[in-house]
Amino acid sequence: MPRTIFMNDSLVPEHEAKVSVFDHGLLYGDGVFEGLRSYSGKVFRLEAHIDRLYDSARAICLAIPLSKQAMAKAVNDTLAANQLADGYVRLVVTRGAGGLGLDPNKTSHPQVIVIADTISLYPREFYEQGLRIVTAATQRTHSAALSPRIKSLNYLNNIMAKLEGLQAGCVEALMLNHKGEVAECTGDNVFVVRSGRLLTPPPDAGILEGITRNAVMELAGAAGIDCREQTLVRHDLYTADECFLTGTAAEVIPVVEIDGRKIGLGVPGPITQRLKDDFHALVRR
Ligand code: PXG
Repeated sequence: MPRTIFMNDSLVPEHEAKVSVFDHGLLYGDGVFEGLRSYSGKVFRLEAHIDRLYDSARAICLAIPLSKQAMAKAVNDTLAANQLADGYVRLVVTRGAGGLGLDPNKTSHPQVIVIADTISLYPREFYEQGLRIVTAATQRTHSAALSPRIKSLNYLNNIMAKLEGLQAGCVEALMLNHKGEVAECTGDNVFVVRSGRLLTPPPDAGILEGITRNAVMELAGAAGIDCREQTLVRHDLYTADECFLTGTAAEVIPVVEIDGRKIGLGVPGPITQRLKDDFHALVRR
């Protein structure tokens, strides 16, 4: 079924939603995006996603030509127009069309695009049995080069690592920062459980501060599970009792093997299971 897309200021049929070949989003990856989920007609943490989008835009000096309120309305309107109660929303803001040169000052009219679609989760068996992942040789972009906190249209760093994972027969890959510390996966944050305590790399490890990550940290607090941001290296992951990933698309997904090492007993652990269940309960609340 053709989708209805929100484009700049109105809802249009998919075939009318087009950007210029001179758009700097296309030419240079100059723009920002967000991925959101809606559950039973309600967008999970809409405000947090919109705040992050506007922060990403501010960091690259991109003025979004829409108020946050209007953006929130566009998200809800696009879901409604596509009759999606449980769906996935992609928000994209490009720099707009300009000349064949980098100069963002020579562009005009940033393009605001809202796409709503169904979500393709990982296969059920991955949630039940857990993922195998590998460490990518591609390092996470140094935050002094391009802050990983900016969700920009420039995702090649993550895509290069994702390719490495796929070539190794895995659907996700672990990324380290320039110091060799654990950063995150290509589209998910990472957590481990050690002696009953939940650990995840801090924002200054060079990660995107995931909205699912933050929700899981809150859920851990509510469940009385001690949760800390801590610098982690691969050894900490290899020797962990449990490991899982969090992200808007994946939600909470167990990891049972990293670089050929079984994590814990090689099956999803009890704290992972608890937080996965609590997350499902939270999004459906
Ligand atoms: N790290 C990175 C690098 C991400 O891109 C996350 C962590 C998790 O953040 P949230 O806020 O979603 O919990 C992301 C988000 C995709 C896709 O198509 C991936 C993300 C967003 C949108 C789409 O795989 N990852």
